This record gives sequence, C-alpha cells and structure tokens, in this order.
Amino acid sequence: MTDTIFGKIARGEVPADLVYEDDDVLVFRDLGPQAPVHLLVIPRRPIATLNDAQPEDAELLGQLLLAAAKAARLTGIAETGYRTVLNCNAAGGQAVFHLHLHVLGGRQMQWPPG
Ligand code: DGP
Repeated sequence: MTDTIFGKIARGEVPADLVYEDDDVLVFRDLGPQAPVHLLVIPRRPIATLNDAQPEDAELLGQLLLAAAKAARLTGIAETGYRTVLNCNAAGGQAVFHLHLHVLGGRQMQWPPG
C-alpha cells in the first residue's frame, strides 16, 4: 500500500498529540475534531482498509478496540460514553488509507448518524 500521513505519524516522522502508544498501536487526537474528544486509533503496521484485513490480523484488530477503550479511560470519556467509527473506502467516508478507528466523546452522540 502507499504511504500515508498516519504511516508518517506511526514512524515518528510527523508529530501528533499522542494519548496512548504501545508496540503495536498508537492513539492520537484528530486534527479536525468532530467532538470535544476525538481520537484516532491506528495500528503501527499499515493496513489500507478494513477490506484488506486478513485472518492473521485478528489479534491486531482486537488490540485496536482495547486501545480505544484504554484511551477513552485516559481522556475521561469512558464512563459518560463514546462512539467508535471505522470508515471504509470512499462511500464510507474514508480519507486516509491506513486503517483507523475514530473515538468520539465529550458530547451527546445522535443516532442514526448522518
Ligand atoms: P477518515 O475520513 O475516516 O479517513 O478520517 C481521517 C481523519 O484523519 C480525519 O478526521 C482528519 C484526520 N487527520 C487527517 N490528517 C491528519 C493529521 O495529519 N494529523 C491528525 N492528528 N489527524 C489527521
């Protein structure tokens, strides 16, 4: 896959407002927040879209969800609640082709989404 801005962030080549990191996963604040707390959870190892995830990526996909919950606790939105979103491809609203989870909180989320 081609390199993306998130690949550069994962390699430390571009700065980001980091909330959590471990050997496999990085969580940082979104540059254009859509909620008082808007985090992005990415794997260090790039996967372009959810369609590209393979059975051997199952553990890493689970790690993304666990990191989302950890980052929600770290930023104080775990108890009030938050939304996770994973956009896939153009009609799904994906703009950066390095798999990522959005974590949105700090305000009331509406359902259904637009
Ligand atoms: P998506 O549309 O699901 O691909 O979301 C991409 C998100 O990435 C979007 O909410 C804006 C955010 N974003 C784009 N470029 C940067 C960047 O350089 N730094 C950070 N922190 N966020 C970025």
